[in-house]
Amino acid sequence: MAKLLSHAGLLLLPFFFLGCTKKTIPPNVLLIWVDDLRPELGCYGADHMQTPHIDALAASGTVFLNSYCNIPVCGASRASVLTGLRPTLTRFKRYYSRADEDAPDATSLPALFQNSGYYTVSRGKISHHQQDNIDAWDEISRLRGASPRDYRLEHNIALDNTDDHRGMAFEIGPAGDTSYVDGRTTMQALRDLRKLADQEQPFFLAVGYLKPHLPFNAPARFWDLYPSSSIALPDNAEMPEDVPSLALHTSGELRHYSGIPETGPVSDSLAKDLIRGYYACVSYCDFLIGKLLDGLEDLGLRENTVVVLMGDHGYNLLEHGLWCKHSNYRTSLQSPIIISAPSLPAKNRRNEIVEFVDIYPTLRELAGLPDPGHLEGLSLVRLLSRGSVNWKKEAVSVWKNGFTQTTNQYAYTKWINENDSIIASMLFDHQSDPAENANLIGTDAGLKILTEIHVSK
Ligand SMILES: [Ca+2]
Repeated sequence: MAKLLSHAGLLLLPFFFLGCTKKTIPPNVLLIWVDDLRPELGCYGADHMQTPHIDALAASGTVFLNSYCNIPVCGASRASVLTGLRPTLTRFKRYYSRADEDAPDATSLPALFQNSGYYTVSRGKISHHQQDNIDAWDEISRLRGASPRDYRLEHNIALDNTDDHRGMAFEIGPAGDTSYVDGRTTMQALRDLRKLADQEQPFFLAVGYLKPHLPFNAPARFWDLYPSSSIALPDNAEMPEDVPSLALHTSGELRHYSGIPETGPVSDSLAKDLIRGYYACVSYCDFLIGKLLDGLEDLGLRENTVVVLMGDHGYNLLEHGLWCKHSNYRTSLQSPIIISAPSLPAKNRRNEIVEFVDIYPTLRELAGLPDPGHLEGLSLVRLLSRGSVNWKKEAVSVWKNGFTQTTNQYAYTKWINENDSIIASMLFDHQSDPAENANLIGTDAGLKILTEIHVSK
């Protein structure tokens, strides 16, 4: 029936995106959520990356070139997106944050769709905890790997027993595109689509990819896309000396893995292997996402489905001497948002500052669902078409006690104590310093900028 609805919906496309709810066909939603994805993709201008399927999705819709997470850690970021509420000093703080514990009264995004007659399905990693708001999903599952971190090679499986004894930080895996969990999740989602195409209800299908989260495990053919000789370390691989110590960390997440030194920098050779592994995992995900989107197309569902692809936060690949996330640097905060819907313009690229908290109100509006009344973001629908839009001026992200305002030119972070007093800060001019290498706090230029962006000093 959903397939029939999609054909009928063609006649109604100009209307249902305007929020009409009566006598219109609600669009399906496919949310593709990629763990630890930074905007190093072909469609974001990274020509060295091989991401043809994500690039094709981007070309069919809108790419948000300046999209920022509201907190750079998995569980908290996902809880924020799924409730439409911002993280604070007391809510959505850590990787294990749960929406149903931190914001029990908020109608979650899948709950809104479910309450509105949608069939909701969660596959792979969506909420950090599978039990989080579990009743909002008509179906939910998360496949497991051969070991907790989904290794395929025997020596890694043997090494990877507990959180204290993990396998290597990367794996050049055996052939077989579906041997890793993400491959099997894709096959499950394709089975879901075939079933959903025949159901009466519109659907909200969320598919969460584990990669490119550590460990960087992918079949060898995706590693082959990035020869070792092509991998370069970032220009700013040294820890900076002009920022507060609060801006930096010891890359603790990486150090859990076998083969990583307990302290100090990794060797250049190992750093290149890690970067190569991250790229391989991005291309592996891209390949699987291509399979998923092909399935959507083949089933005739593409014409009536809103597709959203996003990360959950950014990632450091040795920029500022950091690995992984957990910082207020742009590298940890910036993460892709791509939205494609057949009734909306293709090849649309927006430079406005947008935030992950904007996703919930966007999908609510695209589906014409009622406003649950608690949403703190702004619907992106006006940006899904071309033309000038009067838009908000900043994204606000938080990590621990550090708050970052990102405008279309500047990024200002202040760290506060329990009395709400500023104890440290950093400021970057993205126009002259997009890589955030020169902290302007304490300079005349910095003072002028702080006045300009109306922040307390
Ligand atoms: Ca993550």
